[in-house]
Amino acid sequence: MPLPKAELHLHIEGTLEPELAFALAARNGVELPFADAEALRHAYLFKDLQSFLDLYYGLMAVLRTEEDFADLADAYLERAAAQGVRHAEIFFDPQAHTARGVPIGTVVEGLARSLDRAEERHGVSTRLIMCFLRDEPAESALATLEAAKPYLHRITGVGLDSAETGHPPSKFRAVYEAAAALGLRRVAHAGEEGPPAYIREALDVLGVERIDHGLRCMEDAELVTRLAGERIPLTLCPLSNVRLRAVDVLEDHPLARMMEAGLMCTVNSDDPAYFGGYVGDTFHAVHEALGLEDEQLRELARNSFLASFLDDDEERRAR
Ligand code: ES4
Ligand code: ZN
Repeated sequence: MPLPKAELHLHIEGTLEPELAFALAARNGVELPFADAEALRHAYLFKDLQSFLDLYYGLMAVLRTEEDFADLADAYLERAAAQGVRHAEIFFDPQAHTARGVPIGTVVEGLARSLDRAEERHGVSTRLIMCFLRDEPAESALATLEAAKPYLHRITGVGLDSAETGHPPSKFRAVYEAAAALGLRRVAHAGEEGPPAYIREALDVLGVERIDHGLRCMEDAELVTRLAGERIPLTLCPLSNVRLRAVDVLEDHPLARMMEAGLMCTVNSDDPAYFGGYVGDTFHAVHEALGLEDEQLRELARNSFLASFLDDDEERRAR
């Protein structure tokens, strides 16, 4: 039995496996610039975050209908459940779809079709978190929040993702204020490639409850003391950090040091179809590469429920 856990940092578009991408391409009459799934998988050699994002957004061309989004989420939930995931807080990027002419309603209704059946089918509870693309203008994020208004009963919170460098959290102050006023929970990617100052801004300007990644806090001892003292959860993604070259090899990943520093760490898969593993694979990999003890793995699993947006009763039932 795999350790029961929650997954808090997972981009649903990043669960698009090459085989499903080709199946959806055929169904929708979309031409992909790769011969087959094998050739596509061979293209998954990234030099940084941007080189990954270029391929990632390109492949989304195959996602067009509600059924596509439902099939995508079904495939993820089945794999996640098999690896012990009992609760998943799932990111999606509306702007990556609306920019291609796919309405936000198609995305949300399609995902909801799958998520509505996830408890009964897979024993997984779910939440949706809508992310804004930080390399797009703040006005576009505000327009996205406006377009999401008919669907807010399905959306738990907002996040911030895509290319970090040069796009500080403060750029999105207004949209996060508006989201908070609508009762939405707030998270943001920070300190993945960006500096520790972006982590501070996400907390102080955007009012986030969790930091997605937060890896680079380790360059700033005062920030580490604050994050540990305030028990701010960090949703770390060690396999992502290796594939996007934030760390050279998994053995160099600071996860163990971060836990020893008293940080509230969780371990997540980010974009598992691209980075070589789902969250159970990630637990296994950090166990092997970093020599984490069983008790430390249990701490990571416990943290994942504590840091989730489940209320206390739901949380007890999930773990
Ligand atoms: C992402 Cl690894 C990562 N970082 C930032 N934005 C993203 N969107 C999907 N994966
Ligand atoms: Zn991410």
